[in-house]
Amino acid sequence: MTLFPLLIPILALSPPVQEPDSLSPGTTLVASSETRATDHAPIGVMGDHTHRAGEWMVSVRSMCMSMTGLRDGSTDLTPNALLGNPMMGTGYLSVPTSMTMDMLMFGAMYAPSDELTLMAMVPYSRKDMNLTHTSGATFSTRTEGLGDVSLTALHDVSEEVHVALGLSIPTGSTTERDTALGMGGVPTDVRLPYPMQLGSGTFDLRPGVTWTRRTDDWSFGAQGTYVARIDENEEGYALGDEVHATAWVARNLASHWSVSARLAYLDRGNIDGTDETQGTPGGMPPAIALPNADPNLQGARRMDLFLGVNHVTPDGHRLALEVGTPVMEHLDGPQMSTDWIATIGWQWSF
Ligand SMILES: [Cu+2]
Repeated sequence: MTLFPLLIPILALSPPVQEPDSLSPGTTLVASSETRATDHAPIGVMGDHTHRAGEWMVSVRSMCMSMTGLRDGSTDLTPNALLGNPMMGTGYLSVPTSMTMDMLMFGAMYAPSDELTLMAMVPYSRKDMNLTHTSGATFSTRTEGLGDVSLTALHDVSEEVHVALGLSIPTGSTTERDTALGMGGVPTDVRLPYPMQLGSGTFDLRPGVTWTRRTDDWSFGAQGTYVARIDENEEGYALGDEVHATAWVARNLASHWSVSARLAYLDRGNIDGTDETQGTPGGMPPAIALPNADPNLQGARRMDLFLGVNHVTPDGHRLALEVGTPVMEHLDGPQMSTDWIATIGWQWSF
């Protein structure tokens, strides 16, 4: 569906494949004189490659996302236009004004055979949200902890294509709490709204397909991934399914440096169901009080443009940075609007 507009220009522009020489299925990323920075996708892409039998890879990524202001559809809104008295139906009790999400992602890959690569990812997140209360007071909430661990199997189907099947395990909390300003501005300990929780609470299936092509100086790639929520969580809801589609191009600068450009598309659905504590004392605030506590104000379509740089060393280390910003953002809002996203990472193959 939405994948094709991204894939077509890249497929049409990509040059013919060069002599296969050393670049066989599961092109090795372990130390060799052939190591090129363009052998890696931009650092924001997960599971872009497979490994040869017996190879290991460990990685750490630091990912930051900054959001400011509110948007409905493609229109920016001011907090004052949204605040009021929810009991009178004149607006929200509080609205978010900015949010940052910082995630440390620890990864490991191992290939038991040339055809099969296994990957595990362990995220640790911190989320900070600043809000404005209808009284004019401001406050902030924070969560920090383990996110959802994922296990993925990657299988080469041809020299340029591999498929993946991931399972996300609900190790991240969906019951995080903090102090918010309630009715009359009274500080109240509440369950935080959906975007502040650390996990989905559900087992999720993540099927995906990745295409890559390498030449001496260039590399190209595209990846599509679907996130399917299985059943609903113990709190009584399931986050919306997600479609991720991305395509990139990278160019070698010198033997161990490359630069990349990437487009990434996200289509995220609304939440099915409702947190069962919503509207109860000490529970998640009701949707009429806080827009990001509304299960029907979570959907998003966004296209981000990223620029990145990769550096590889002859002994199998890679350092990379990628920074992006939305070029299109359509939200089922009012919802927080994304400013920028950055990923810095280190990988080591052995
Ligand atoms: Cu790897």
